[in-house]
Amino acid sequence: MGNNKELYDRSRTSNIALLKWLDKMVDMCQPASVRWCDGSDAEWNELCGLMEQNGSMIRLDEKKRPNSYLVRSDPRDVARVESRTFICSYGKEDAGPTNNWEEPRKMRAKLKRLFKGCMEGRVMYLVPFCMGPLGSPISQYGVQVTDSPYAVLNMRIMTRMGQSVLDAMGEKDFFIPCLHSVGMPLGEGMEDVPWPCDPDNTYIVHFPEQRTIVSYGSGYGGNALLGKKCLALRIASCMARDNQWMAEHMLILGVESPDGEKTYVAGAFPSACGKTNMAMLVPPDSMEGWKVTTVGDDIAWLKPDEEGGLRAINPEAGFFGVAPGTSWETNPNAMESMKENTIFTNVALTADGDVWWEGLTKVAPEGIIDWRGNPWSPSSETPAAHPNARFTAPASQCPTIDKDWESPTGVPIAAFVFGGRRMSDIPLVYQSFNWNHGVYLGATLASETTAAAEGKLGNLRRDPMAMLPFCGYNMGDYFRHWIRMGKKLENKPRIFHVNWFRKDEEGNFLWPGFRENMRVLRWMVERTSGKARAVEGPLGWAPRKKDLDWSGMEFDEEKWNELMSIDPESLRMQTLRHEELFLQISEYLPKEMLFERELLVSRL
Ligand code: TSX
Ligand code: MN
Repeated sequence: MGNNKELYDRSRTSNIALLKWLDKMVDMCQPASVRWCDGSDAEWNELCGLMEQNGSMIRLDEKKRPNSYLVRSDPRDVARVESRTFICSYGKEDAGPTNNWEEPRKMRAKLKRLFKGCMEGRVMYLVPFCMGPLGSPISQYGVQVTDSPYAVLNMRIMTRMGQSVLDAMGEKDFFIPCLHSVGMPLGEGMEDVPWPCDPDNTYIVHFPEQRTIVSYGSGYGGNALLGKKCLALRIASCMARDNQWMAEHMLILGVESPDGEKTYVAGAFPSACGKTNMAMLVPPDSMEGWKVTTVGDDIAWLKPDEEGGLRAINPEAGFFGVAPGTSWETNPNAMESMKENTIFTNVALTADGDVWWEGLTKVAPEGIIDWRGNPWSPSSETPAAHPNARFTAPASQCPTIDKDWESPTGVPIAAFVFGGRRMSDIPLVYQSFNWNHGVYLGATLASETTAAAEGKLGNLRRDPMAMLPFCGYNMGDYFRHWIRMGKKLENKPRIFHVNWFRKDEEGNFLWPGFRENMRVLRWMVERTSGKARAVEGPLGWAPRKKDLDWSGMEFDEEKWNELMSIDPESLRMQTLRHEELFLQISEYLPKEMLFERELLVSRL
């Protein structure tokens, strides 16, 4: 104590609040050393070298996968932990019934005990970062303090990170303090492990009023890369509510028509709906002249503009995508994005120093080492890659990256798309009658669970706007905020619901999905400009078969009718049965949502 100020260079920033906070963090965590991260190539090389040396990272074959690495996490630290994620607002009501809550003072005391001396024997990295393009009025600064070099390297891909951020950040600029530790101090003579963590004491904590984040015990994904889910969604959603903008769990894509007209769409999909695939959609060859560009695959920050419309930025600079299921068939643009400069986590290693995962190729190559580091063959009982294995790749490497993806003013959003995995009852696509009805579609968004861990297969899980685990405040107030934004906007995005996953009686998918989704996307885009036709139904406006572009594709009229069919009786029962989620938050639900439900029931 007292000499902490000599542990790091205080001349790197003129931001007094930052220096004051850093002094406190150094004092509390007691690291062996402190290191500013500048975001340079030299720093990347040095940290990768260090991690390689202590067995935390494997360098992949330089020819097959240049400047890329494989990391294997502790098997107990493989995903976000919602049960240990807390919103510590002053009032429990402000967090709402769908978030874990603890009294801020109690939580602070708990965290103080955990963080006291937690970086003993380790390096404390100081990571200045910016969510959104540097210099954009929509962007936000953060500074992450962490003892995980893995987090540093991932933050370098996922955010704008380093000295350039400190330089842009001025004396008094606001930033979000993000404290992170893997929770494994190295006492005298203690040996390190390849993936330090403390799974029994993991906490991911948000203080929405203070706009601060504290994460302990996990080095994985959203638990450790604090700019992503913690800042860009949970904290940002609170900032957005307070300042009348929107922080949404949405992809952003651009659609270019043959005559060069550009339309941007933002889409919310619960997990396992192929959101990254949609963000990087490749139109069918037969739809000549139609192009899709990618702005982002996960998060959108949207602000009202002068013309009463919404403009969106992608606050991230990279993709942190699920690897299993990603292939040259399902998503060639993701495959191109991860050709080099990529970190792979919990995928399998091939004999020739490359990566593999389930779904990458039909036949697995021989001599695979699985994500736990053990020899693996197709006859093995466990998967080669962990189902939540990830790639971290720079967005700039995506062939379809939009020319304006880093525009400081963002891109104008013409449509919101909500999509769920629904095997029965819900048609391929329909459009809401109006804004509030669209908010109802988002609020009742649901998806069938795929993984056994998520509960019984085929169970419907409600995930309003795909924000249930990511909204930093009361979900009822979040719906209210959506309704309020609609009143504020003169030029509102149109709202759609899609379902790529409807099945027939034999259990076959009715819709081929993937590239063919472009036909649905074209219809939605042309609805926003009044070019496409639709008919009114109980769920909303829907296309007839002749309203879609079928160039180069055969599709039975009969199959189309089945794909778009509605069984009013069955849907009415489902709606009346009153969704569990709506019950859970019923006391906070805006009256508009109840109106919409009544209207729907009466239409059915
Ligand atoms: O990502 C998907 N999309 C969106 C693509 C832009 N997936 C994969 C989801 C798992 C994460 C899909 N799966 C899609 C889809 O549109 N549709 C389906 C279902 C499906 C799977 C296989 C076939 C068809 C549909 N195969 C054949 O028709 C041969
Ligand atoms: Mn996501």
